[in-house]
Amino acid sequence: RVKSLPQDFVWGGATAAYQVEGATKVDGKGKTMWDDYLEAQGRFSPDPASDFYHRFPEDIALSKEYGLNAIRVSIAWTRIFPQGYGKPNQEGVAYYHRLFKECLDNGLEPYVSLHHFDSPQTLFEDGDWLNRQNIDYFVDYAEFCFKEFTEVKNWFTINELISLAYSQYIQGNFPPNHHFDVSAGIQAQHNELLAHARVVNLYKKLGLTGRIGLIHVIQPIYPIDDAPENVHAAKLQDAFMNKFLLDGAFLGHYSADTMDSINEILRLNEAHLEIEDGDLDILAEAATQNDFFGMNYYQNQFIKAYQGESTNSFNGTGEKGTSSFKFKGVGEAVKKEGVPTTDWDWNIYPEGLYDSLKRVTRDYPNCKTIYITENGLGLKEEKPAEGEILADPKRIDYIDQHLEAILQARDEGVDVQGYFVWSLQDQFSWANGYNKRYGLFFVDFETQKRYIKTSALWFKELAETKTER
Ligand code: BGP
Repeated sequence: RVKSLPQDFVWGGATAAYQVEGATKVDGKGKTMWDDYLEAQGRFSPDPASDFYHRFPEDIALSKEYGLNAIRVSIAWTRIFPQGYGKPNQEGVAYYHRLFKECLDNGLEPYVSLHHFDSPQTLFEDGDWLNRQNIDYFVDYAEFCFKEFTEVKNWFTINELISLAYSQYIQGNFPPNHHFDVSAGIQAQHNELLAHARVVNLYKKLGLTGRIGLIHVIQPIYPIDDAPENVHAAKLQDAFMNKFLLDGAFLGHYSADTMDSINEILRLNEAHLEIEDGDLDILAEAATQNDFFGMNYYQNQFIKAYQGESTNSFNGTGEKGTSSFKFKGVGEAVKKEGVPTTDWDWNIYPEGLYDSLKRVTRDYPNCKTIYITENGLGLKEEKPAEGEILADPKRIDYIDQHLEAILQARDEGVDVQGYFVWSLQDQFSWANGYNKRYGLFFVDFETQKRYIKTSALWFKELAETKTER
């Protein structure tokens, strides 16, 4: 059926600094935790990515032409503070002023994250989020940005706290590549929440007039069937992936139910979590002060109980069926018949988005306005012939199904105010490189030429069908 978008719906495309900018060695930029790591790994380089550092005017012009009214970008911490702290690098500061001006001049509202997976190398070496001193540096960096970039009215502290913690310490596909270091995996989540909360509290104390929130990716967890052990496995995995962070951000504490699950996981894995005096006061102060919530959604997980040793393999190549995940005492990820998967083994399950929107609204009254800050489909795609448009019907179908889920939840009272497709243009993907494309616009990474995909045309058409929904 033909859809229409609500009036004033935010309709945007998403990017992240390290995935689009390239130019990792210019204008005084410091290294992130990825630079040396990727070089040593030798699989792919973050340069030139989509060369957004130089070509942002072109991408912004395309965004405007194809009906977008917003864009998600992140600030690269190491463009502002090359070491993570110290003296600001004026060239980096000037770049973001130019970028935000270009957005605003073209009718695109910038939604800006302070941290999108790109910790400064120096701080990473000192323990990244596991080192509480780095939280202080993050707060200083945030304060600098708030005072400097007054043209920005919509801020997110950290993108996908779980993905960082999980990919670094559980799944092992982000540096430092630890597998099932459960203590680090949970401690990083808590420390990131603390960093988020301190920045929100600071923002409000400064009396700034914009809005601030955080971004969680929600991966709803379903038991593969009704067997009690599988239902329990799903509950544990949900606590680790979703509920701990939702509680921390929107209740301001971890509920007894959540801690039961977390403690069970910790016990079974001989792991521990340290919460210092005063931490929960900080979370509690922030919990009522988030102006909005950015929800990223790609996929759900089906879980069955698993008692063996933890083991996993990550599909970073797009070779279907090569991923596995088994978490001792928690559960094992399994596929469900009838649920399609991508070449990277991600379930395509729009019901999960609907369920997540309903859940967050039901269980977390402090979670007010929601934006879908990422959603999209990664595909292998070939460059179209000159003058041709790349047909990506699978992506259109994916977005259409998920938009349907969003509009349904909205009709039932969930306050969703916008949607950002991941991604605006094709980009560099952290653990997958360049063959997993998500963009509305195809990028030939060699020539940096942009090509239109049919999803961009579809996006534009929807932008023009706003109703009083
Ligand atoms: C999210 C991240 C993005 C982006 C996206 C797609 O977790 O916020 O940075 O990369 O997922 O993931 P991937 O690139 O691994 O396919």
